[in-house]
Amino acid sequence: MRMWKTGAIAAALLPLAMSQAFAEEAKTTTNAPEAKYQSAGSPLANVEMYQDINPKAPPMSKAEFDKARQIYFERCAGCHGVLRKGATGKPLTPEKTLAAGTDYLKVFIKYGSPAGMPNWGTSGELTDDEVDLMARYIQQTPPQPPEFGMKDMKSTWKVIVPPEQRPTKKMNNYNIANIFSTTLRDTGEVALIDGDTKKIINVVKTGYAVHISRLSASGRYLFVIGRDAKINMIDLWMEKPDNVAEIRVGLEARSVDTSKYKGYEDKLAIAGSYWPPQYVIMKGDTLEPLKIMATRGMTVGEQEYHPEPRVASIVASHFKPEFVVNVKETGKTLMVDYTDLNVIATKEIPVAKFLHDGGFDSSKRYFMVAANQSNKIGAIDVKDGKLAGLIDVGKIPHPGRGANFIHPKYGPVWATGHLGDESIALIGTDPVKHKQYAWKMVESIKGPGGGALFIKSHPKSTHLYSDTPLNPDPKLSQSVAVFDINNLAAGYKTLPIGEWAGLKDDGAKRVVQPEYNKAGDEVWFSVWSAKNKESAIVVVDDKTLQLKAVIKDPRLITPTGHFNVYNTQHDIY
Ligand code: DHE
Repeated sequence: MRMWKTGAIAAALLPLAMSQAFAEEAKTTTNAPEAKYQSAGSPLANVEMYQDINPKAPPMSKAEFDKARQIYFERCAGCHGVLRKGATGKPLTPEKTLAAGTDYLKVFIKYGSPAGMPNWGTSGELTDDEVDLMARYIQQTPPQPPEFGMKDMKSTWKVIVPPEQRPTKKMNNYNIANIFSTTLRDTGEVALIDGDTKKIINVVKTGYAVHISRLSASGRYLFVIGRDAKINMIDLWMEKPDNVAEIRVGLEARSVDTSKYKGYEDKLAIAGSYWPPQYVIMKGDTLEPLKIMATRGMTVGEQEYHPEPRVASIVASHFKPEFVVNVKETGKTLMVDYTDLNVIATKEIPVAKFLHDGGFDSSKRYFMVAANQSNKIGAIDVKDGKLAGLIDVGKIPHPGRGANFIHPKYGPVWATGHLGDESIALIGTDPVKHKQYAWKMVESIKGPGGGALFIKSHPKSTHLYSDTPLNPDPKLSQSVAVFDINNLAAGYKTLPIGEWAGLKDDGAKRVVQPEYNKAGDEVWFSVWSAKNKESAIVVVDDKTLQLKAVIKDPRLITPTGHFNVYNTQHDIY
């Protein structure tokens, strides 16, 4: 595991000649778990890019440039941006890096910074030669990956089973509503698991470093997106559910959803990409790309142009024929009306930078989106198309889709945990009967530690679960905290999920993403170890908080997120 440096040591090692201005700029706003989370490899690492020679930058051969470019996209682009103009980390554009100089940059890359830049050299992840290479690389003109338009999308689009050849009724005996789609991150697959029998139905090939699953409004089709922007559409009515269509919508992506408004059920799908910065609307039964919309534009607040605003979470409104598209770097939520794709009407709601994940409140009228590096949650009123509230929470909120429950005092609340601190923020979401609490952080409860990613509850449960998979302490990353929502003051109980998994080797055993079954009486957790180590899924009885089942199978490699069909289809969390 990577080590994080303390400020004093790093500062002492910086050469005197370093540029003070750059030092200020280089203080990234990321903290340790956040930097670790964001520095996952990007599929852009393997994309050929043009090397522009800047005579002021230290010389680099083509081979050196290509190697450095690959390292940059594997380690650095997640925080500093594809074009190095800055994202959650600071800009690394040539005017800044040339002024800083190779020696300073080398120290910075090797030892990291107190504010969250990882110590790539002393942690052993980069050799001294690689540190030198990267210090020279970031002084070059940033290469730009290619665009990805309609022609590119169409060339990757495959209808494996055309709609007319698909079943006209359900052809299997599975209780489809209780199937779980589990992300097998490093094999680029999802495992479809029967929630009733806990048996694997099928392991379906998907995109690279597969990310999330979403359901069509009817619950028949499952959509899966990989980090390489490949979407797979799986028909759950088939005798053995499998892929019926696929497409690539860009070079890198994270989000997918489908139209949910009355009259548009199963009609359209939408996916947002990180690169190029755009989203595409597709036919809901074949994935045929219909309309591509760019997200490049001005940022919220200072209103400066941003060349690569990534598309983060997307949801479908239940109140209007609209998709809710959250754009990370510009900090804006777009309400995209899909009734007429020729004359597309888009309403832009300024929220705050950097929008990431989020979920609906229990009425599904308000979308609660984390502006993670601004330490805020935006409450988007999807009925009236406006910002209902912008709430200050803890450090780097990360809700997944968050958790809804009725608080004994504050009424309906939505909760988020945080990457940057141990708090769990509860926000009032009922502006009618509990007006005084609406869009306020009514309570901040204490969880076990930072590095939290996902939190979950269920309308039939009296529990609230919060994971901490990115906490550096294995005791926390391998367990989960559970609160009694009727007695939050009592604090949390710890469930040793990693231990319960009984794995044969000593993997990371990170416990990630609580997810309820359809009935809301059991909760599933992934126990996520490296690709070459055993992983598992642990199922907990929600009433007794006792171990109910452990699902193990050699095919369950690097399980992370899991998505119950019924709960995902109906936005229940
Ligand atoms: Fe995710 C949701 C982006 C790393 C597991 N992740 C999301 C969403 C975004 C996002 C924008 C919201 C999608 C939506 O609702 O439409 N994730 C990113 C990143 O940019 C980041 C930080 C770094 C990266 O390189 O991808 C990242 N994510 C991870 C992981 O490392 C996780 C823990 C393991 C994995 O499988 O990759 C991970 N992200 C998830 C999961 C969700 C998610 C399980 C869905 C949560 C939900 O409840 O809906």
